[in-house]
Amino acid sequence: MLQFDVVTLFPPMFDAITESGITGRAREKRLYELVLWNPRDFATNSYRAVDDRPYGGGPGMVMMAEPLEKAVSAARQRQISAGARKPRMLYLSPQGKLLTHALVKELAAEQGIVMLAGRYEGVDERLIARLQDDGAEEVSIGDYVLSGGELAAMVVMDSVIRQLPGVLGDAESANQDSFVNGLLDHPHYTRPEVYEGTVVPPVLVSGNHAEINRWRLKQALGRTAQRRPDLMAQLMHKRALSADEQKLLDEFRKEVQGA
Ligand code: 4FV
Repeated sequence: MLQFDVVTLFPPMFDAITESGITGRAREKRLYELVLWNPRDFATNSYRAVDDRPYGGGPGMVMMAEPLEKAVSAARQRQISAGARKPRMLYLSPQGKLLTHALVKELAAEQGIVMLAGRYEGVDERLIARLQDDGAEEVSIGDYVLSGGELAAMVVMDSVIRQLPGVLGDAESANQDSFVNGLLDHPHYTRPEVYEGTVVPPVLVSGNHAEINRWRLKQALGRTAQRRPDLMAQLMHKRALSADEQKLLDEFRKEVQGA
């Protein structure tokens, strides 16, 4: 069972993960565990303060190192006693490496993941340096600023939990997600067959599964080339497109031009 421990000033936010949907059911099925740690419970000063004014001045507040370090060590200790020999330690921040599908797959193979969700302007850099000396990684979910690391921690959890065996209904669906083969997903349709005058692509109601899979691959290749040339470049850096894939991409481009 994958162990998650998160240090956060707002534990109730994680109900969004544990109380609903696929991730809620996965917790009920004990496919992962989540323990939340509030640094305020580790604050030693009389005000139980966990933040203070920034040295050098400037707006906002900075999270103090000590309460956080104590919370992180308690989380790590719990993970080790729960059997996660070498818990992975992540600090969520815009300064981190970008979360990708490859990193998600890696994290899903871990026994334990400890995450630090910051608030205010950020965390005292000396704590980040100490955690990194201990092997911690800084991870970002994207180039924008959140009001806290909690949503980022939940993005990591949701994307990782989906990869765990037994979480998704038919095992297939995680393997058909976007980015699994480095491509964007193909379009999806459901009833009614005609909506506002637009008909579902006929191939999808043909029952010809070889043709359906061919159409879906063509759409995934075409949409990736059209919308995310960076992803297509990444893919082609890893491997050349097969002759059939190139043919499908050319077909897609002709259809788009013709459209
Ligand atoms: C963030 C991100 C992020 C920065 C200051 C929390 C905020 C505040 N975390 N990916 N983008 N964090 O914006 O992970 O404390």
